[in-house]
Amino acid sequence: MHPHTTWIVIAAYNEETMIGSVVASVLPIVAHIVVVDDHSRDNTLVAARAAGAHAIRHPINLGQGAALRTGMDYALAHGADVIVHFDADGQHNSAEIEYVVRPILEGGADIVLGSRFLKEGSNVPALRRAVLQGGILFTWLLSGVKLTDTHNGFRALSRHAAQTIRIHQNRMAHASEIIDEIARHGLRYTEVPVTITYSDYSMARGQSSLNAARIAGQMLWSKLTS
Ligand SMILES: Nc1nc2c(ncn2[C@@H]2O[C@H](COP(=O)(O)OP(=O)(O)OP(=O)(O)O)[C@@H](O)[C@H]2O)c(=O)[nH]1
Ligand SMILES: [Mg+2]
Repeated sequence: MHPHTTWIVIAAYNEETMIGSVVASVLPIVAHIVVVDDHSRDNTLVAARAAGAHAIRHPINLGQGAALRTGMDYALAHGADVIVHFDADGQHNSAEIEYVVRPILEGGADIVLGSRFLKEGSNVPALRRAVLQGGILFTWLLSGVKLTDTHNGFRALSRHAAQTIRIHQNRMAHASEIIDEIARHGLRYTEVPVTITYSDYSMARGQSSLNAARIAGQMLWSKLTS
């Protein structure tokens, strides 16, 4: 078996205070990291580079989906066999990268989705939990894919999956779109338990529940009218 090249793709927006420690936590585990600075208003780009990541910047703010697409293109162009999506806000644990990547290296899956609900230890706030449960039900009804966590940004893709999945949703709806794409292309997927840590920092910057409801409404509308 030839040696695999894993790339970590981190979409980051205004994360200058956190991105350095996130990159530092990943580097000893995976040497290839690309941070896509989505036209932050702060020094995310400089901080990511100083910590040892490749760092590229969008000329305008496009959203996390678009930044992941940019990062995946970059990683594929650099010969990635496996791509891991990892958050910039400190909510993911780099020690779990090996578990997310393993099913791909073993040839059992094209895409591995992290699930915070398969594992004790994620301190998910009650409202966030309720919104996420809604997302799970919504995805099952609309995509026919039954998962335990549909909006988890910690996932791994084989090169084949990264080349196959098309992300058109620039912003947060990309998470649902990836699941649609799994179903459409018949990709082999599996879930693995991961810990998502909620901190004051992550909660202050994270998604509002209102935004989640808005995205769900838009998706339902586009399904009904397509
Ligand atoms: N490229 C890009 N990344 C973003 C943008 N908004 C957020 N992100 C990044 O996407 C990741 C996840 O964003 P969050 O807003 O924390 O979303 P989340 O983790 O799904 O939701 P929470 O549970 O509320 O934290 C972080 O690494 C952010 O830096 C954006 O406009 N562009
Ligand atoms: Mg977050």
